[in-house]
Amino acid sequence: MADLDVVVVGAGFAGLYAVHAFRSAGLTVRAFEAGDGIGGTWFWNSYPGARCDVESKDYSYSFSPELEQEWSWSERYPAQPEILRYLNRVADKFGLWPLIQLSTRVTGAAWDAATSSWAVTTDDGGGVTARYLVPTVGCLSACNVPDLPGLASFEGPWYHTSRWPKEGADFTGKRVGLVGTGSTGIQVAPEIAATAEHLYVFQRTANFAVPNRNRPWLEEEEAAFKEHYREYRADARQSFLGVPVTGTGRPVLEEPREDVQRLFTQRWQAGGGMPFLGAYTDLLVSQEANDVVAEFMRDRIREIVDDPAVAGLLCPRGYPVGAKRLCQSDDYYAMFNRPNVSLVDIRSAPVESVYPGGVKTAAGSYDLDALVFATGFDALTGALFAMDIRGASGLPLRTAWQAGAQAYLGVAVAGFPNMFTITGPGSPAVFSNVVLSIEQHVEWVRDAIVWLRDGGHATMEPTVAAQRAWMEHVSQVANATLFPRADSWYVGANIPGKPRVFPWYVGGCGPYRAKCDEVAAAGYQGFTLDG
Ligand code: NA7
Repeated sequence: MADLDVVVVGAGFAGLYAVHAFRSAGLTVRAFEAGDGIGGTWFWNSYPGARCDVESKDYSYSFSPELEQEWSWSERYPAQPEILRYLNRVADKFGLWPLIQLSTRVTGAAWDAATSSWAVTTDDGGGVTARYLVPTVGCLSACNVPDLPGLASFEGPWYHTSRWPKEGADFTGKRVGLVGTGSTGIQVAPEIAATAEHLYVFQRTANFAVPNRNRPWLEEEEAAFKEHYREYRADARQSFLGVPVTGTGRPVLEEPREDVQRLFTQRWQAGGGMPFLGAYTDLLVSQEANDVVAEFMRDRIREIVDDPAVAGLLCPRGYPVGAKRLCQSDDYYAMFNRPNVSLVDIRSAPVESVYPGGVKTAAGSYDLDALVFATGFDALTGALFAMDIRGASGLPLRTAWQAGAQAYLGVAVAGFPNMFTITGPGSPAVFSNVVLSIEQHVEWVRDAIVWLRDGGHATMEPTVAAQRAWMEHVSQVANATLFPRADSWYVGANIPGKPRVFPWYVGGCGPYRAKCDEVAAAGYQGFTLDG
């Protein structure tokens, strides 16, 4: 008999809701969390400027109408400290603390066919057995620090944004080098520039960024909004991205150019990435259509940045808008007009090494007092592989996913009985408002486990055929879009040696939810029960 019904790994948005949902269904559950606080990605990414790129009214749990009504967000886009306060409030309100073991990293999980349970080991030397394993480790948690020759010799402090020191970092009067210009680099750069003597931004690839137009959330807006929260959430669940976005419903290529210019200008002024890319039906499926929005954005960069040479370098080229995560910032481009900020092009002159006092590129040396890496994550698989998960016959997950991560409906993996991945490969995950996607997965898994329990079944595992067919569908849908056409973490291109696979379901949250429900209603079609 296993110690527990479910072991949950991680206590971010997914882990917290999993613990709550499973316990509410009468299951015994414990979560292990490596951090000494809850919050997952919002615990670790405490760098200055960290902010969610989904609006706070959307990026919040929908499972409790009472919580929705009680909690007040202060800004349109929530900053990291506020999200962390929200998650702590959730843990308090729903009494989750006794079910979460902090400062404990899961080091291994092995399936034992004889007892139909998972043996889970932790870095405190402990262990526990559970009938079900639910990793809720997040898609972006294993950080990627570039292997630069000489980094160990650097005399100043260096930081990765997702392992920011809790006591903060003081750059006052310092010469700082920032490597990485993705969503994170673009958020942290203006914060560093505000106090540093000089900021050198080392850019390998220019990124598209739209304004946030972040602002305080007005009381009357909030009240009006909360009145219709239920209907809004219902729409969100059926929407493409998990956030209702209103587009024209027409292709950009068939619109008069003045109308296009007017609409993009309105959306640029209103702020936000999703309304921008959702404005027309063809922006993410036709390169020619995408070029229209790309050129509009390059025009804005040239308008904002004073020095034409710097503006030229900041203009992204060579990949479609949206094929790398569209960044959001109100002040990134304008920051390059400051006299204490320099853009260093490491595409044409790559970084060669780090020396005790700075960074050397193929074009020259930059003396630095501190270095910041905003170089992203080994997405989706990094944190799961770090755990040494072994399925039936001892098969390591790392081996099962050698050619790329795959899962049936993104939620279960062939060869790994009674393991459920939350926002796993083959689900909308990062291509959606991930909080709603998390809720959907957790509820689906909870219902499956209850169904197994009530039916007296010991195990459940997808068939290889069902998994393959689903992942083929995932690829077909993706290949009909422009999403896989950039070298980014979306396809694993940022990690040397990682297979290039686009594992995200981009067919829309609504249709995806319907498919998952259909599979459950048909008695968990595509799954094998009891071996
Ligand atoms: P990203 O989006 O992966 O961005 C990482 C950045 O770091 C990007 O500009 C990379 O350039 C750069 N990078 C990575 N490795 C190197 C090396 N070795 N040398 C130079 N530059 C490098 O990570 P973020 O943290 O910004 O965002 C991740 C997600 O978190 C984001 O999409 C949101 O969903 C939240 P590259 O483009 O690879 O040339």
